[in-house]
This record gives sequence, C-alpha cells and structure tokens, in this order.
Amino acid sequence: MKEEKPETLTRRFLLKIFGGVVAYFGLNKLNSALAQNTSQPVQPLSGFTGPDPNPYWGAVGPFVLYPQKLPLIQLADRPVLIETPRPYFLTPFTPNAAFYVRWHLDNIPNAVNLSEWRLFVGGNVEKPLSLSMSDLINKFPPTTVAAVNQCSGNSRSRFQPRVPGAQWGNGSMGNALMTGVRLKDLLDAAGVKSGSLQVQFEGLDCGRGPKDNPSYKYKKSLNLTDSAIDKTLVAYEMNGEPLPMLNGFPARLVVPGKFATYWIKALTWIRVLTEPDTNFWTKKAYRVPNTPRGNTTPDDVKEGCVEMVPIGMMPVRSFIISPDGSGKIPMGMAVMIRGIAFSGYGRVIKAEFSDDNGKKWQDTKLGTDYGKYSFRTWETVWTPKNTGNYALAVRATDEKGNIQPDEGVWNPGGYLWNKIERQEIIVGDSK
Ligand SMILES: Nc1nc2c(c(=O)[nH]1)N[C@H]1C(S)=C(S)[C@@H](COP(=O)(O)O)O[C@H]1N2
Ligand SMILES: [Mo]
Repeated sequence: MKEEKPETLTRRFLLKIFGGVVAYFGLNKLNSALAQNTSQPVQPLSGFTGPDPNPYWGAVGPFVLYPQKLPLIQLADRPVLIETPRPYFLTPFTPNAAFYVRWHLDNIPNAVNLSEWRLFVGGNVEKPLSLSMSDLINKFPPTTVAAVNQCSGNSRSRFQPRVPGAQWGNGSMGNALMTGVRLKDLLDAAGVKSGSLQVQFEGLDCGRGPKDNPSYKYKKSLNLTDSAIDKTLVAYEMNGEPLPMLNGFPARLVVPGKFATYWIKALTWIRVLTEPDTNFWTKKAYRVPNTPRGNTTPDDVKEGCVEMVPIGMMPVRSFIISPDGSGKIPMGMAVMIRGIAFSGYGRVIKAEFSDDNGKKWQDTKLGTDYGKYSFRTWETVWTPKNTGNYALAVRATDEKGNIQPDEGVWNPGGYLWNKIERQEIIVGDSK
C-alpha cells in the first residue's frame, strides 16, 4: 500500500498558499495602479517643494460608476465630484460619458420632466419669460461653440503648501461642442430695463435648508458690462446629444473662456438685478488675489493685505497625454508625443516640446483649430538618442502672447494653476 506523499501535498499546499499570496499582491498592485490613474509618479524635477503634492497626473481615488458615465475617478460622493482619467484627453472633444462632474450641493436633480421644466427670465425686465425646451429649440436660433469647461480648482493637489478643497489632479476639465441659445437673445426677448447691473443664474440643485443659508442654493452672477455676456449660451446640447444629467440636463450656462464656476447647470432662473449680487457664491466664494497670475503667499493672506477679486478667464495651459510614463521606451524608436492645449484668452498658436526639462524647446504640430475656446491637440515625433531618464515638457502660447510660466502659483482657493507640465520617461536599451 502506497503511502500518501506528504511532500506532494505539502508542495501543493504551499503552491496554493503561495499562489494566493501572489494573486493577493498582484491584485493590490493592480488596484493601486488603477487608483493612481495608471501613470507613473512625476519626478520632483523643479518646483515641487515640501511634502506631499499629488505626484500623479490625475487625482488619487477609486474608479466609480455613475449613470450615463464610464468609470471615472471619485473624489467625493456628496456632493458628486468625479474626475476624467488621462487617456480621454487624447482627442479634442471629451466624450460626454467621460466628462468630469462637479456639484456643490447634496440634492442634485436625477430626473427632470421636460413637460414641467421651465427656464424663467425675470427680475428687472419688461416682459418676464417662462420658456419650455421646445421654446428654446424652436423660437431662438441655435448657436454652437467648442468650449473648454475647467474647474477653477483643476490641479489643486499641486499646491504647496496644500490648500483645502477637492484635491483635483489635472482631469477636472473637458472640451465639448455646446449648442444652445444666446443669452443675449433671451435678455433681448425679455427686455432688460434701465438701471440693471448684473444677471444672476440659478439651477435646480439645492443644499440642506434653511432657505436663507448660503449652502442652500448655488448662484452666480455676471456684470451686464462683462464682454463675456455676448458670447454666453444657454446650452441644451453637448457634443450633439442632450446633456448628461450630471453635467446639467436639460440646459446649462456656457461662458466661453471663463472658469466653469459660472457655467450654471440644470439652469432654471435667469434674473436681472439692479443691485450687485450679495449671495455667498458670487460675493465671497471663487475669489483670487488681484495680483499677476493671482499669486500670493500664506503670510500675506494672514496679514489680510490681499485684495480679492472674482475669478475670471482661464490662463493658458497644455498637457502631455501620451506617453504617460507607464512603460519604458526603447532607445532609437520614433514615438509620437501627443497632448492638448487651451487658453481662455484666445486661440492657442503654439505648443512647444522639450525633452531636456525645459532647457531647449521645439515647435510641435498643432491639430485642427476648433475655435478660440476649444482644446487644440498637438503632436510631435520624438526619437530618444540615449538611454536614461528624460523630463519631457510642453509649453503653450495663445494669440494674445500669453505663454505658460515655469513657476507654480499659490492662493488660498487653490485656483489658476498653469505651470509648465512635465512627464518623466525612461528610455531603455534596444539592443
Ligand atoms: N447648478 C450648479 N451648477 C454648477 C455647479 C453647481 O454646484 N451647481 N458647479 C459649478 C462648478 S464650480 C463647476 S467646476 C462646473 C462643473 O461642470 P460639470 O460638472 O459639467 O463638469 O459646474 C458649475 N455649475
Ligand atoms: Mo469648479
């Protein structure tokens, strides 16, 4: 009679345990790679000082699924904050299902019945309006603009010292073809009366009561003298489709060139004001130092000597989207470097590439021009001649002559980041 072979059992047993351990670690690695948005840390090449800035391209967080959305990076669930992963920026238009989401208040619409929904235009006007979606579509000429929607706090996780607020990576931005009615046409139809100063915008979302609590309603206003008014749309289409619920169905404001804080979603009220808006979100929130680039220091803020003004246009920015540093590049191989650029101040006319950490720059090929307020893609072929670590960088210039600086910015809100971006790349031997 043969004896059971204890060593076989033992081996099998060990293999099982060992396999389990490998699977466990493998899975963990995969999870953390996903959480880190699959890209490698950016080396602290220049600029990052102090502990703990987010070294990854995107925010650090788990992937999450919401209705009408692909898996996106979650920063919070109440209110909903989800960021677009890096690969979706390879194209000039960001797919609706991959578009980032930001709300301020807990109670957001998750269904809107168009037979009940109305857009009200009121306040200091001759003829208050109550418009259905059919009125918007049929009674006013449609206009389309390609426009970048970027959160004021995009890239806030880079700030040193860190500032409170959602720790966005670079993905709280997106570009879409927005179609709708010109705000001007609506104001003309209602007839703005003399003595009017501002227009206030309000959506369907609300926070916890009481009603006079600043956290009950998110409202923003624009001065009637602001030239942005003329190009502002009430958009009911995004990339040729109805807006996703989370991006403001059935209609939202689009203020091309300005940060998205003004782009009120699920719009239901347009109110013409005769006095400056005193509501929290217009008067107190989203303000930046009245200094070059909105730059200041924690000390100056503490001393209370910093004049704050409402945030406005988006400074020029550009990004390397691919390669993302997750794999080595063989020496001598010609690889395509691809990315996007934009500026709220005007069209991008140049995107320059550097493979030596910003010492020497060379022009790249710009993609189709979809208008002043759109992402513009850029690409260039790069053939690394030596093995080793490279710090790739990109720098954009807009038609007003604004060029990205190589310094970060600091302000208490964590706004206006537009430092030159880098991507660490390792080139290996191809022999
Ligand atoms: N009604 C409403 N509109 C809003 C907000 C909000 O909280 N409520 N947040 C604003 C801010 S700060 C940003 S960054 C954008 C985000 O737009 P998105 O979710 O479509 O990407 O919506 C803006 N419009
Ligand atoms: Mo925002």
